[in-house]
Amino acid sequence: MNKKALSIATLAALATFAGGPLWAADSKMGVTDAEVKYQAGGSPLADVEMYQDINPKAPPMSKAEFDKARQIYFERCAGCHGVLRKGATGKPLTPDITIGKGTDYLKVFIAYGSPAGMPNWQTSGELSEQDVDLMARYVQQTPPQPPEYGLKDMKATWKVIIPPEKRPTKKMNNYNIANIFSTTLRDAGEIALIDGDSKKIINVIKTGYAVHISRVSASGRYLFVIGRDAKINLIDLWMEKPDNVAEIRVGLEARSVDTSKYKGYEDKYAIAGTYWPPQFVIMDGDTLEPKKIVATRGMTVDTQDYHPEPRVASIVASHFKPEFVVNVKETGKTLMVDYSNIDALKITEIGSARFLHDGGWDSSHRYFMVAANQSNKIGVIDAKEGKLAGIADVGKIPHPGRGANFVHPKYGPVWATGHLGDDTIALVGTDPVKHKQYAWKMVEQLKGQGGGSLFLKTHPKSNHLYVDTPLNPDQAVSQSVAVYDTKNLDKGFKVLPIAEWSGIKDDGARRVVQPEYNKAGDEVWFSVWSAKNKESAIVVVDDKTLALKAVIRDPRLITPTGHFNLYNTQHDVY
Ligand code: DHE
Repeated sequence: MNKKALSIATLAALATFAGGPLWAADSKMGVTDAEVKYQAGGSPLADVEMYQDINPKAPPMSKAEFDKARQIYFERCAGCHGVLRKGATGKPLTPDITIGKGTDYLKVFIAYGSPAGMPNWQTSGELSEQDVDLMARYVQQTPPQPPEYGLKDMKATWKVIIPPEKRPTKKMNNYNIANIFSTTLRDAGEIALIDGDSKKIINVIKTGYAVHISRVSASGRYLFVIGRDAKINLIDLWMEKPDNVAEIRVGLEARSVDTSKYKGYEDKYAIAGTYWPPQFVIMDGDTLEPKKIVATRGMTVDTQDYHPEPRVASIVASHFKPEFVVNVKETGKTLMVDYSNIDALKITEIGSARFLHDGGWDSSHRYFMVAANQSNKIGVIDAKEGKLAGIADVGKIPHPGRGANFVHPKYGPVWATGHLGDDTIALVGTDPVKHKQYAWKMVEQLKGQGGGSLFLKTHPKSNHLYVDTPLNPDQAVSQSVAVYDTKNLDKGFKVLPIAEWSGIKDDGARRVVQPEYNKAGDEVWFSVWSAKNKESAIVVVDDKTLALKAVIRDPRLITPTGHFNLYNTQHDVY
């Protein structure tokens, strides 16, 4: 087939071939550009040796070709299509499907992309014609399987740098710990601890690869940080200069970590979920010693088919019971993991919708609101009763981070989410007692600056709601933030030019990401996120006046993305 001669009409015909495009999550939905950009981050599995068998029906490949294609697959494709190519945002690419399509057909899709969201890897210049041919043959091979990772592997990486008995018995520094921020320095594999009062960097601490989130223990003493390579760092905030006291690798790829918060179990356990292998592990809270590993492989919530790689997405600790709330992406199930006896673990499985990703508590901390991003829904988990309280239909590809809670003048308490796939902000009613008719329903849709939103935030002491849009293709939108007055939502939003306020003049992307309040709830921090060879910054806004309050510029602030105020993270204030 002569690819260069392909017309749009031919592509469109191909795109609707045999039951829908190969690359869309669902033929009804498609995938936005923002979503593809977001999901297509590299996986640490690119360098891992994997078991591979020969499929005689697939086109032949040499070992060198296979290894190169595997590398490309894990760097660019696995985020959407899955490690075992069973599909997530992108469609399944298993040989039973791909061999029937054939090499030429596959090459067209990889080269030109599809209107449903598959990037045009060749015409965009990201892959050469030879690489496209390689990938078309690769996806017809049996997917190679990365190794499993059990207790012995975890223990081999586990280091207690300072044992609990050698740690301080009281706070040894003068920092106002509650107002420290832990800032992710994504591409440096580090976090910066920043004093929220003085805005000075306290310490820059080495963590895992492409470090992802920070969480704080129930007492507020320990900080847990997880990298995409599944490395967890435990940082003791009582030390003269807070630093690592223990570390472990709990798998080959991960995103989430949390710690036990129920009365009587404060700081006792930590939990981490992995993307690969699909499992979670419960550890000792002060040493990270791995205690109990549980696989998440199993049946999907809707079609009840077996899924071999259900990744663990968000995890939170319940305030109502000694339970972790573990959200499993591909099966669309939330597991309420009772840690009161980890030798006789009780797990309540609550089905909602696929694919579960991020989420946060409502203002009462009883209901966990979790985004089922490819279903355009928010599942509501009742942590007190251990059941599904409801499912709200929202906009396209909800992405709340932890969401934002405030009292709506008409609908009472609401929780808000922005979206990757459209320009709306959905408000979901969260009061099933005094505002029963609105509970677990989308009661209002605000219009925002545009799609490509990742995080939004408010604070119990503030009347403002900030919504970022870092993945919007329009720079004016990705470099600024929209702010609403929650008492006057009908007035629309103001735009704050955060990237401009940073004072950085170079040509970096300067994406403005993740609003985060200080402890007092009177200022809001934003990352101005550029590539690692460009300058980035943190911009602080006065919440009352919406004026610029401070800019933190420092050569050590390499690719800042998320930042976590320790008090707000410890107490789930958002
Ligand atoms: Fe995240 C939270 C997964 C890309 C910044 N991210 C989460 C959570 C999951 C997740 C499952 C919820 C954790 C929890 O609450 O326990 N993130 C993923 C991905 O799979 C994805 C899409 C692709 C990838 O390659 O990792 C991805 N995430 C990103 C980014 O590109 C971001 C914007 C920048 C970065 O630092 O990597 C990013 N994710 C964040 C942040 C949070 C997060 C800041 C925590 C939000 C919060 O308020 O708690």
